[in-house]
Amino acid sequence: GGLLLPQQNQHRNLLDLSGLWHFQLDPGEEGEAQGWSTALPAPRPIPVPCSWNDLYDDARDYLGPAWYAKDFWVPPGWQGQRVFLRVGSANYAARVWVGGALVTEHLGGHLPFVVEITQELTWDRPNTVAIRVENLQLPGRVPPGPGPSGGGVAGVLGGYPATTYDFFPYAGLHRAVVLYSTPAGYIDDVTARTSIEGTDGVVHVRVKSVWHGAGQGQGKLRLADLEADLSFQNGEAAATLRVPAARLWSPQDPHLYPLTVTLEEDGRVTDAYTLDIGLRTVEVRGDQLLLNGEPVFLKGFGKHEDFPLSGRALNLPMWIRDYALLRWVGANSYRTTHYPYAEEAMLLADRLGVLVINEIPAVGLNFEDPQELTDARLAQCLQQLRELIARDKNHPSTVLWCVANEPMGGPLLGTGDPVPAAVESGLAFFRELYGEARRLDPTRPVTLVGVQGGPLEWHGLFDVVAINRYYGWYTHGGRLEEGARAFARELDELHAMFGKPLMVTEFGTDTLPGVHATPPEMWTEEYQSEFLRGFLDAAAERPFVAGMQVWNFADFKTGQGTSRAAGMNFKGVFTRDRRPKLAAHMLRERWGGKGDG
Ligand code: E9O
Repeated sequence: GGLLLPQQNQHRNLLDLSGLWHFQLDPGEEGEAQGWSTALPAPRPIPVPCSWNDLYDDARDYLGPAWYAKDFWVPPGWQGQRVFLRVGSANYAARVWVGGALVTEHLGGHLPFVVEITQELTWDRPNTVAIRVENLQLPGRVPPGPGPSGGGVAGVLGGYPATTYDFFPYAGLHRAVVLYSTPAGYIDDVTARTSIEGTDGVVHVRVKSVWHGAGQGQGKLRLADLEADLSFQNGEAAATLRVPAARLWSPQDPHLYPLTVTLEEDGRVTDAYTLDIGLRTVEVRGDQLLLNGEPVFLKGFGKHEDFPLSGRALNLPMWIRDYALLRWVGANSYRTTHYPYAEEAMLLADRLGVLVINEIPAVGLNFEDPQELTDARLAQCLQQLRELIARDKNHPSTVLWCVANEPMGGPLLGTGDPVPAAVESGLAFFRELYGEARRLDPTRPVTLVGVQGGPLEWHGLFDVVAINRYYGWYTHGGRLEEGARAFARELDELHAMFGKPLMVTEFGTDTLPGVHATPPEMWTEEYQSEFLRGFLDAAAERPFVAGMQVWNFADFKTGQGTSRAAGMNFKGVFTRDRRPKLAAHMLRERWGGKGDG
């Protein structure tokens, strides 16, 4: 089925189960046999949404199974409708029971899943939902746990808890769990694709419905004063609307048009769904990235959903402040490093005109691992790509899909010989992911983000070449000018090699706030500011560079290890509590940041 964000209207209902739940760790893995799905024997309170790690001492580094439970009443007015349970994000593996019956299971920590529970419900007493979640770092998952190769750059460095990636493995129910209801015949999915013809905005809409009857039926599309009929065959219908003198969506004018889909029976409306769409196009032509036919430049950051106490969970105050600071600093974009972010963040990006590179959780891949592991990971990547595109395909803010961050195919440059079999295995893997992304969504370009010193062959499969580069930090430490020259040289080499638009999706240095030196030294605020300036200068002279995204927007929590002081990555331009470092002021001046409003 589809993954439309549930909404309340005159035909549908919505009940958010966010709030306090019962919680219990299950280190002995006894919960299933002991019937914890109906009641937890020794529960502690926990908020949903929230990661569990920052809340209780014994939960800090715990990634094994834990149980969430809550009792709920279904409002009597919902009787006669279909009732669904939707989990916004359970990181990583979840099993769900309603009234003691197992209703669904899901793998993957950052995308929603839905199950119909109409048959399981009772109406005369409370129902119980129980969700078992674990975030074990297993090699066949994505992101993978450490396999024989150790994983990505962070995996090779090591740390505790052991991960293949450089951020803390926060676990739990990270987004809302909601109940919603629909009529028996309902709108299951809507796909709106936009194009521009002259001054017209053209909106092509496909609708999938589930009918209780024969799979036929009628409906309508509405946008402003435009209307089109929908005629369903086997639950599918399509229609095109043409908006004259269209107001196109862009960062300068993020105009949204409400699009309403209805179903009808005997001339009576039986279901409706409304979403805000933006009329815009995005495409690659030669070495340029075009938005509405004009070259566009992405200024911004890699980010994390990361904040003290709430961990990786939806934190609306954080999002509102982060969008205000993006505006303050003059950025127009970010990448959802290294997993899909909350749907609220995508809705805000649509409304505020922020360009998003939308990434699946494929971080820490290493193609030196045995082929069985690669095959298992490909299946996971394909599933998460399908779910991500199903969830986010209608957001104008998403301008690029990204299928992986820093996959490795042998030792990094200068540390050993490349491994041709690993590069080959990666080529087959990424050819498949690229093909699937284009098949599911032919309207957006697709990229892969490469690590410094990693294989270059994989970039050739994609529409945009995206690279993470640290000349002056991980290499050329303490030598900013030499680093910037090496960076500029590689930009020209990559342009000559691929002739495609190029983006630098990470560049940055760890920076301790309040630590200063002149001339600049590593770890100081001056060093970060000058490092970023050198890279921005090199990019500014090269029109084929379509974006510069600093690593990272803010300091964020990592595992414990010798390369991360105090369990933090300090490459933020803002501190973890969102105070600006010197570099934030430098960027603001360069990017023309305005007020924070
Ligand atoms: C991924 C990101 O999640 N990229 C890493 C970031 C970091 O700060 C991490 O937080 O470490 C950068 C990896 C750079 C490796 C460069 C090695 C160069 C050797 C030639």
